[in-house]
Amino acid sequence: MNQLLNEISLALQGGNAKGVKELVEKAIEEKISAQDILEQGLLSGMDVVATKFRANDMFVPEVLLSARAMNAGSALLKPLLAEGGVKAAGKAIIGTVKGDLHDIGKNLVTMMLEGKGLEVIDLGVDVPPERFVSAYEEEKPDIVAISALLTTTMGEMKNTVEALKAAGAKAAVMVGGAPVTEQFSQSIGADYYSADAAGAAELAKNVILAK
Ligand code: B1M
Repeated sequence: MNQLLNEISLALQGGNAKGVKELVEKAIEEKISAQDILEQGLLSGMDVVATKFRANDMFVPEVLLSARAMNAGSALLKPLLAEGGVKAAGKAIIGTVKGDLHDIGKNLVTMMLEGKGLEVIDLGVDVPPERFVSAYEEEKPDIVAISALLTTTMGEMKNTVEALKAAGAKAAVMVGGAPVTEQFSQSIGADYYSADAAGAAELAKNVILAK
């Protein structure tokens, strides 16, 4: 692996947001692609954090620092991930479900959607179904994107889809997050599922262009 990308990964694992920011800036200056910085630097570091967290080798405060470093690094990549080509002029609202504070994946999906030309209204984390519904009614988006990272909060995804349907929402509902599967997505009546942020953005673009 490229030495600089390895350093980014290590700084992220160490929760060093300032270091991650400086190293990502350096990698951009060295013309390493945003995709490589994201995947081989930031996400590869996050993978190690995830493994250590699961094995109780890292704990919540340290993981939070790594998450902050991840968000600091990925913010710098945002303008670079906005690719050229056909842009979809549409609107999405996005949020992580009630009871769930994980936002890194949601933030990546947001960045990628914006990269495809969509206006994205980010409702943040711990978003109850009724907030998704009120945001739908205020914004009338083409897409409602819902993220969940815990098996214990997947039920809120179901509640949110049901609340949107009960409110007569016409938007395409897209779901994702580590524990979510295509099968689960179908079982709760969501319209689309994507396993990753790039796939979510591609799906959203196609939904809007097909309208
Ligand atoms: Co949490 N946590 N966490 N955590 N945490 C997991 C999810 C866990 C798998 C770790 C483990 O292995 N034990 C586990 C869940 C187990 C389960 O439910 N089966 C877990 C747990 C248990 C917890 C706590 C309960 C721990 C505790 O307090 N004892 C607690 C819960 C807090 C809460 O939410 N109420 C907790 C807390 C935290 C931190 C706050 C410390 C921190 C979050 C910080 C933050 O997000 N700002 C954190 C982190 C960082 C993780 C891990 C290590 C990494 C998650 C991550 O950001 N990955 C995670 C381990 C893991 O996932 N293996 C873990 C990188 C990110 C890019 O991936 O979010 O999956 P991800 O997004 C992907 C795809 O899923 C997809 O696109 C992205 C990639 O392109 N995607 C979508 C996501 N959303 C999408 C939406 C879409 C489409 C695709 O369409 C709308």
